[in-house]
Amino acid sequence: WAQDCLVSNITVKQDFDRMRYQGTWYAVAKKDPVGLFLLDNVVANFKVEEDGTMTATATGRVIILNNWEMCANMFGTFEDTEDPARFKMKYWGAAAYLQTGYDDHWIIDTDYDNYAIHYSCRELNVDGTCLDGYSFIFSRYRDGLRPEDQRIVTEKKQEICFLGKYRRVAHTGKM
Ligand code: ODT
Repeated sequence: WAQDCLVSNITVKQDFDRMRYQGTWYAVAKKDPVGLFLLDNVVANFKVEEDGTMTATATGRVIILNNWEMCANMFGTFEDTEDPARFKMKYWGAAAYLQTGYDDHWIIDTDYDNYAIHYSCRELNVDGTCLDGYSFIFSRYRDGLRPEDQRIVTEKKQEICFLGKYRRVAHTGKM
């Protein structure tokens, strides 16, 4: 079995259930994109609105412009696609100098109660592999993943061809 790392071959969570995904997720690890934005203390809160649209807020320490670090409140709305685990995320900040964007937002895997693996490729290489992307590993718990979830997460990191590219996301509680 040779891994081709084609973004189009990446599999996502089957029958993703946005209702069960709601609530708080703590980022425990992150693979950064070019132009790193969210640094640490990243907490996301997902919600399903009355019309069924998934939305989220995120707080975290960010890096803006000339290496200024600050705490930011971010907002996102998720546009549906034919696949329930693949969204397009439109995001913006509470303040105008924060980053805005429109990214793929894929839920690679989750058990809803403990772990989640998010993936976004922003730019493809001509051969269909990912040139610039980012990924978050989320936990329902601030202090990290349970040992039994580590194996699954490591496997998934490999499947999305980001194994070895993650850093820990600290939660210092100083926000
Ligand atoms: O940090 C980077 O370098 C990449 C840019 C991340 C965009 C953050 C936008 C957050 C908008 C609010 C939505 C929260 C949901 C987050 C879930 C996963 C990661 C985007």
